[in-house]
This record gives sequence, structure tokens and C-alpha cells, in this order.
Amino acid sequence: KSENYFRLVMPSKKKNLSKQNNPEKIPSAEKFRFAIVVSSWNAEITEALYEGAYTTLVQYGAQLKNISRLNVPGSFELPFGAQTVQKGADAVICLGCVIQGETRHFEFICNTVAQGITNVGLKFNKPVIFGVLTTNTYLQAIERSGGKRGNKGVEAAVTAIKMAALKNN
Ligand code: DLZ
Repeated sequence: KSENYFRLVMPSKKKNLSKQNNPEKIPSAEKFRFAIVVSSWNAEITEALYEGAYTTLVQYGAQLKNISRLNVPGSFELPFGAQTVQKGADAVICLGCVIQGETRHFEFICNTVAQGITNVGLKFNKPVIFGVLTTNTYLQAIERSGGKRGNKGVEAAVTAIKMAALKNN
């Protein structure tokens, strides 16, 4: 079997990907407004990402009135969603899930979304966080949305808090 085959089928040694954030270094989220844009495609996964992001914002002090949510049909629509809500937020969190085995134009969607999210952040000088799972399998997505590999929504929320603090420093 080729090296690429093993890269795709073997799990990496890294366990919980959300645990690399040092909680002591996470600032208070109390003063900031957050907008979370959620893709409805692979909704079981993106709802778990949302849960992780929302509870993390609250855990670090964000006020409930300062957390808003916008749903978009798929990850492709996340940049437009982010652009729509950015005005009223100190940071925007984009949540989505693209699965290679189930998506024929996987690379095209992933690259376009990543570029689009980057563009919105730079255009409006605002943190727009890439909380999009791009996995080979559905199982990998489950593991990264509250399973044994952590929750990308949690990571995205921590990044949003850090970036909102950085921008408002
Ligand atoms: C069309 C499509 C496909 C095949 N796969 C996914 C996916 O795995 N994850 C995701 O978030 N969205 C997917 N979509 C939908 C596109 O993101 C987009 O909503 C449509 O192409 C309409 O613009």
C-alpha cells in the first residue's frame, strides 16, 4: 500500500485537538459581541460545533445577549453570512463541515470557503474565524465535533475571544 493510503486511513497520534489551548491565556469574553454563522449541511456535526462554540463563549464570560446566530445552507455560504453579520460583532465564528468522501468537489469548496472567510476578515478588519471541519470521513468529523479529538467549535470560540481581545487592545 502507498504512503498516501496510510496517511488517509491511519489515525494521527494527536488525541484531543482542542486541548492545545492553555486556559490561563484566554482573556475574558465579557465585553465582546460574537456572531456565529452555522452551515446547515451535515447538521448533526455543525450543531455539535455550535454547542461547543456557544458554551465556550459563555464559559469565558460572554453575555448571552452578545451572542447571535445566523444559519446558512452550506459551507460555501459562510463567507456571505459572515459579511452580513460582521458589523454588529467584535468577532465572527464560521462553523461548517465538509467531508471529502461525500463531496465530489471537496477541494473546491474548502479552498473557496477558506479564501472567502479570509477576505471578509481582511476587508472589514475584523476577526472572522475558520471553524470548518474538512475531513476524509464522517467518523473523523464526529470525533472532532465533541468526540475523542475535541470540538472544533470550542477551538474556534477560543480563537475568536483571543482575536477580539487582540483587536480591542
Ligand atoms: C453541495 C455540497 C456538497 C456536495 N457537500 C457539502 C459539504 O460536505 N459540506 C457543506 O458544508 N456543504 C456542502 N455542499 C453545499 C455547498 O456548501 C453549498 O451550499 C451549495 O453548493 C450551494 O451553493
